[in-house]
Formats: sequence, C-alpha cells, structure tokens
Amino acid sequence: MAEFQLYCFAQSGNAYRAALMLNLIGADWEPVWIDFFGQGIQRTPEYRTDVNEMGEVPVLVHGKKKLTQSGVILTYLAKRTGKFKPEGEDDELEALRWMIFDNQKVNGFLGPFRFLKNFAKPPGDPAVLAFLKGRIDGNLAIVNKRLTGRKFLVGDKPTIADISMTGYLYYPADEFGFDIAKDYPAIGAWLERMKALPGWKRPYDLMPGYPLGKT
Ligand SMILES: N[C@@H](CCC(=O)N[C@@H](CS)C(=O)NCC(=O)O)C(=O)O
Repeated sequence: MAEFQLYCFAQSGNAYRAALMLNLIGADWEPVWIDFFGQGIQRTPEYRTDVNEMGEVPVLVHGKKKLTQSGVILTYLAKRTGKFKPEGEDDELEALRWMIFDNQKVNGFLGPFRFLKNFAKPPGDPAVLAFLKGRIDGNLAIVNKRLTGRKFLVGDKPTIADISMTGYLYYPADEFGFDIAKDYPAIGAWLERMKALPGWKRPYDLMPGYPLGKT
C-alpha cells in the first residue's frame, strides 16, 4: 500500500490540486477512484459517515489521518515536506488569501461552469452559464493582473497558492468553450512555468476515470 491514498476522479479540478501536489513533491501515493458521475458515491450516507461528512472529493488519507478540502491538504503536505511552502507569516497569509480567492471565485466558478456545460443532465441553463462566465472573466482578469510582471502568485517561487490556482486550468479549452491560456497571457505564461516543474502531469494523466466510464 502506498503511503498516501487520494480519493479522486479524473474530471475533478479540486482533486487535481492535491494529486498534482503529491506528484510534484514525489510522494508515494495512489488514487482511490470515486464514481462521481455514475453511482454518485460521494452523496451516499456511507461516504458521509466513513469518508467525508462534507460529501466531497478530494480526501487524503495518510496513516490514521484523513484530510479534506484541497487547501487543507496542500497546507498539510507543504508543512510536512517543506516543499511549495510559503516562507514567513506574511507569505503564508498571502498564499492563504489567494487560495481562498481561488476556491471561492476562480476555480470555485470554473468547476460548476464546466460541469454544467459538459456533464450535467439536463445541461445547464444558458442564463446560469452566462452568469458564471461573467464572474469567471472578471476573476481571471484579477489573476492575470496579479501574474503580470511576476513569476508566481506569492514571492518568487512556486507555492501551494500556485498549485491551488491550477485547479481546472489545465483541462482542455473545448470543455469551457474558451481558451484561458490564450485569453489571459500572463496566466498562460504562468501555466507554462508550472508545467515545467518536475513531476507535473495533466489531470487526465494523473487521476483515474478518463474517459468517462473507464477506470
Ligand atoms: N473547496 C473544496 C471543493 C471540493 C468539491 O467541490 N469537490 C467536488 C468534486 S470536483 C465534489 O466532491 N462535489 C460533491 C458533489 O457534487 O456531490 C476543495 O477544494 O476541496
């Protein structure tokens, strides 16, 4: 058995943050596939009792510890290994600030937008998609401005804030209907820098369940 188990599925950008971190730090980890779209295991009472009361993925198991919320998982792994750890109180708080903004307003909107566009049955209401797209555009512009003239979100090295922010950004452009890397050049350049880190992999190459129905 590997040292870490990560409950995840290929289409989850929230889980990708944790999977990418595990790979970038060279951890001994294995995925536990959650059949999110088929059986919807995450919504069963058993899952909520035994795995995560919040009914979500990702969940990281490390020995007796079970951690949920990608931000908590990233923080735990950074503290344990010293890798991608923001240094000093100011940078720690700054990283947390960007991770909360990301969770709520960047990938927090991109995830539901992509879900409604690609996977929801019936497909998402166009008015809801238009609302989310407006928010996404505004918030990606904020991230693009932040990354203009700087290499990473916090300080001059990649931290967990950057790993968090990648959430849905490496999924194919056709799943969104717009190309984030092209529309936001500073984000595009930063995505290339993150891609160059040893151990980087695309979400569909890192987690099981792609294409849908294949484990
Ligand atoms: N803020 C959480 C978000 C986790 C989340 O929303 N995960 C989705 C999968 S991408 C989920 O499990 N949703 C539960 C459901 O829709 O039933 C994190 O970053 O871990």
